[in-house]
Amino acid sequence: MPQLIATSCQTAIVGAGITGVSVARFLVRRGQAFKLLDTRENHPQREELVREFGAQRVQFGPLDPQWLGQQEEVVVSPGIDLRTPALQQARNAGARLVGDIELFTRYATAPMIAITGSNAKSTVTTLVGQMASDAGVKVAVGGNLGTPALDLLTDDVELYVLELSSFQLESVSKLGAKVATILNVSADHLDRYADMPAYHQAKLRVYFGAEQVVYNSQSVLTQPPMSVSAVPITFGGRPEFKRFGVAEHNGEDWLYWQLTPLMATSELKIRGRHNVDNALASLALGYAAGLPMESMKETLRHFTGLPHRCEWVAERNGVTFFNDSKGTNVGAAVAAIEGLAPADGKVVLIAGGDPKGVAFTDLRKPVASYVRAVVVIGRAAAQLEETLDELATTIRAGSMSEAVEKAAEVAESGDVVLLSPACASFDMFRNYQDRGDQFRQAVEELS
Ligand code: UMA
Ligand code: ADP
Repeated sequence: MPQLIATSCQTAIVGAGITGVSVARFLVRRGQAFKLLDTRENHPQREELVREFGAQRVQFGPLDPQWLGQQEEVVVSPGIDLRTPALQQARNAGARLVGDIELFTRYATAPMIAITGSNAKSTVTTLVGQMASDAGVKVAVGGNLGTPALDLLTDDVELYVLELSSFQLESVSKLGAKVATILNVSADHLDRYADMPAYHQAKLRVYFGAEQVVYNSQSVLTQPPMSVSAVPITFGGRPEFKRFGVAEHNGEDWLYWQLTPLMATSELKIRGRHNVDNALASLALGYAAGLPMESMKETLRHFTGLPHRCEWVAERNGVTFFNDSKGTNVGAAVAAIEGLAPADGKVVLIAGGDPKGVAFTDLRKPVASYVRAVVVIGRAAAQLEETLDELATTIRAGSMSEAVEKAAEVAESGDVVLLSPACASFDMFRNYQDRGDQFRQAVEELS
């Protein structure tokens, strides 16, 4: 039964996670009335939340659609589907459903670089943030990356660099970024979206109201809709007019801006072909935002990447172990396999977890070309076995330590053991970091 809430207020915040708490703190700072709601009766921070905001302003348990419908604005956390019946009823009754990013756009005065995509968001957001900071710009970096956007708002910020998920973009009306990009699009979150077009539509919202757009020349789905008349710069593929690309120079692959060679790809510390694309995308975004080229190149020479993304872990008996626990969808795992496959060996892949409604068919080609064996874990184990069975040996494991042991047993000298699960982690681990940490520990414990 929905609970009745007697108090009146104008803003309801739904979801008391990282986002909801940041919205509540923001409204406290502005002296605005709100109620923070969470459907979890046994919320792990229940007592802390009551202590911080007061019992009158926090409520746990089922949502009351009637009360929600009487509020002017309902700020919905990104993890909560806007199609939730109580939220739809509230909207039909006249409440405005928004997210934290919509609030952010109302109050942020400095320009914003907005970054979305199925993969590479965190890497590119961090890299562009680092480029701006190295160039002496007072930059604030966050969003889906971890620090919620409203926590970044201060008067002295000169540039915001935000990683935005499709969930966050769904509830924004007109983002109005200085520079916006979709880095790539591949199947993800199909447990939340009806189909790929619905997921793609959410991503396209990043371009609404943008001054400049950056898109991936190799992916039609990253192009802005016709209605967006912003100046485009592209990245990926061969260099061309208004494009950052890769071409040969002095017998080596170099990053280019149009006809100008910038630096050899061998100078990059981040590994794999997908990371060359990430370097190009970051240069394009930085260039569009007015960052100096020489300084951006210097940042690229030092950037070593983020943990859990194609991260080198160890070498044992000629076998190299990589942790790509953040490879949480098929597109990411494909990029990791193709990016890290050794010239003189094969990949032993550890994959599985919660597949988020996505099929593994796109793994078939890279597995057939580069993979010796696949150690399958978690809820997706049977589905992976079925999809990949005749292409490579599949081996089942019940824990990360067993998966690493089995992978090490089948790997030969010169091979790479790669954890790139193509799935979410929550069926077996606390989060992707926990999964990556358990992988690292298991590798360290190998005899
Ligand atoms: N909740 C309800 N009712 C529900 C469902 C959830 O009350 O029906 C409550 C939960 O009890 C919990 C809260 O909502 O207390 C969680 O809200 P949330 O899922 O929106 O998560 P936040 O803690 O606010 O974190 C969110 C992003 N999470 C999601 O989009 C799922 C974080 O991205 C982001 O870093 C953070 O805001 C700051 O912007 C994480 C993520 O997994 C890393 N993102 C997805 C991804 O990268 O694939 C999109
Ligand atoms: P996101 O924040 O979008 O999840 P990350 O930068 O954290 O992106 O990278 C997640 C994973 O995506 C990496 O671990 C890697 O497997 C894969 N990846 C990184 N860059 C690319 C790219 N340019 N194209 C496809 N996959 C990529």
